[in-house]
Formats: sequence, structure tokens, C-alpha cells
Amino acid sequence: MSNRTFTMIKPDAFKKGHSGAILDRIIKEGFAIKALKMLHLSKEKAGEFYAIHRERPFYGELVSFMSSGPIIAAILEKENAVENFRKLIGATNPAAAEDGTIRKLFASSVGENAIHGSDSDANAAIESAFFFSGLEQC
Ligand code: 3AN
Repeated sequence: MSNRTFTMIKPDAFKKGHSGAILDRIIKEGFAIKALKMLHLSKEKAGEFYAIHRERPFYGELVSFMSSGPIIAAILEKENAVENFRKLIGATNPAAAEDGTIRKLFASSVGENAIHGSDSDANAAIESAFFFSGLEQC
């Protein structure tokens, strides 16, 4: 079990001004921020990040959305981080997300669902390295 996970506050939540509230919630839930940056993904970089979904029907829509505005990327640390963070963000479709989860509170649809959380320790490491060099991680 790793104690780190990777997250992005997606363009929808950023545009609506929810970044501060989301980061506050993450910190209050006991996650320590080990790296943090704001950036605007190009279509090419968003496509690379989501390459695993290349064959899915929503891939084009996902890449356009993720490159439509700034995001905040972060590495978080807590015991059993991947699983605990997935619980905190809630189901992919906000309509199915439990009350109190970040997606229930801030997401509007399955496509524009406010926040990303790594789904495994292996992907957390790959995704963290995609955005942050070793020097940028505390
Ligand atoms: P999660 O982000 O909960 O791990 P995945 O890995 O199944 O969900 O999907 C990655 C991203 O692709 C989601 N966060 C969402 O933005 C988008 N996505 C997933 N399913 C759909 C869908 N049916 N229509 C549009 N976008 C989707």
C-alpha cells in the first residue's frame, strides 16, 4: 500500500471558483499536500494523460474538456491514500456519488466531474511523474 495519490481539480471546478473550497476539504480530511501546481493542459498533453481511454467513445470530449481551461494538479499523502481519496471524491457520475463527497458537492455531470483521483498505487506514481519532477515533490 502506498501513502500517496495524485489529483487534479478539473477545468469545470476551477472555472466555477471551487478550487479553494476543494483544497480546504482535502486538507481537512487529513491529506498533506506534497506537490501543487496550476497549469493549462494542451490538447496533446491531455490526450497523453488519458491515453488509456483512447478507445472509449468519450475520449475526444474528455480531451477537449481537460484542455478547455486551467487545472490544479497535486500529489497528496495520507494512509492508504488512493482508496481514501477515491472515497472522498465519490463516484465518477456525480448523480451516483454519496452525499458529502467532492463530486456530489461540486460536479455537474459524468464528463465534467470536478476532480480526478488515481485509481491505483501504480497509476498514482505514473500520474505524479507526468506532472511533477522529483525536485517539485516534498
Ligand atoms: P474516474 O475519474 O472516476 O476514475 P474513469 O477513469 O472511468 O473515472 O474516467 C476518467 C474520466 O473520463 C472521468 N473522470 C470523466 O471525466 C470521463 N468519463 C468517464 N466516463 C464518461 C462518460 N460516460 N462520458 C463522458 N466522460 C466520461
